[in-house]
Amino acid sequence: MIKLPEDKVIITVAQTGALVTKSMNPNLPEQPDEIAESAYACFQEGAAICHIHARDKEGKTTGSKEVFQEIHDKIRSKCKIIIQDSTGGGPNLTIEQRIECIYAKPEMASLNMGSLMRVSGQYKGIPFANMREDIETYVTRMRERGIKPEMEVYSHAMFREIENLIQKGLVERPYYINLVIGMMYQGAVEATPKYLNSLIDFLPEDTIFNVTPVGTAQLPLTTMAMILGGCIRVGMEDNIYYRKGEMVKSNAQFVARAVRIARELNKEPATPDEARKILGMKVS
Ligand code: KMH
Ligand code: ZN
Repeated sequence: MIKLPEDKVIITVAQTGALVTKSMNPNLPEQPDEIAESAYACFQEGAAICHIHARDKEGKTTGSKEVFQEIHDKIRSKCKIIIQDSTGGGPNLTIEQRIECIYAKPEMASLNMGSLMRVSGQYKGIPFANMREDIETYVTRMRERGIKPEMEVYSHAMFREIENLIQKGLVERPYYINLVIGMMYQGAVEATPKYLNSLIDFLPEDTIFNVTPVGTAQLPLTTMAMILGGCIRVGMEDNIYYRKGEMVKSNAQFVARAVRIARELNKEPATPDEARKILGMKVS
């Protein structure tokens, strides 16, 4: 049984996402320089992993390998934070465009474990499609390049897809599973303690789990996740408010608060190298 050491927490920061815009929160890092500066500030506060979405010059989500490469190079010139690229991309990208980022050689990449439906806003009716064959193609390409998959689960039904990858030997232990709760998509579960507990019940053996609560649940349910022995993700991809009525000033502000809470719970944030060891990744 592989477990997160009791006195550690791995903090991921999801700084940009695909759907948030500067008009919603002007502090959103969008361009490579902004993303790299923000990643460095988050690393200094205690983040071990940064989850990356790229934008084009107009601020629109892009899968461009070149833009991801520029972001990686800029981050790597500043610090050794683990780079986790998003293969979820955004609603404007095809399946092929979403996986392009891995050719820019991140150490880790997200792998979404099933399909959901967007049911509101501009992208209403556009599915977030992740069919089994696409999941298998994505994970195979990641394996060929030594990229650790971060398996994102939004509902209990998605554990069937995780079991499929385990059965086929397409993922290595320890499995790294991110429980994303509270997405406003059809097919996703609410961010409540009851749902979080019940998702944890379905985790396979030898799993390190992470919790990504969306919206106002970010603070209470990341705290709960730490108490339950999980890792956490914070950041503007999932929440743009620091507290009710107050926009967050930076992603680092979220990381700093998470670290303060972790310390109250007698946990230290894992450094990137400690996180690499815990997750069975190469330490450079
Ligand atoms: N923003 C959510 C859809 C991904 O980038 O692969 C969760 C997510 C997906 O992080
Ligand atoms: Zn994402």
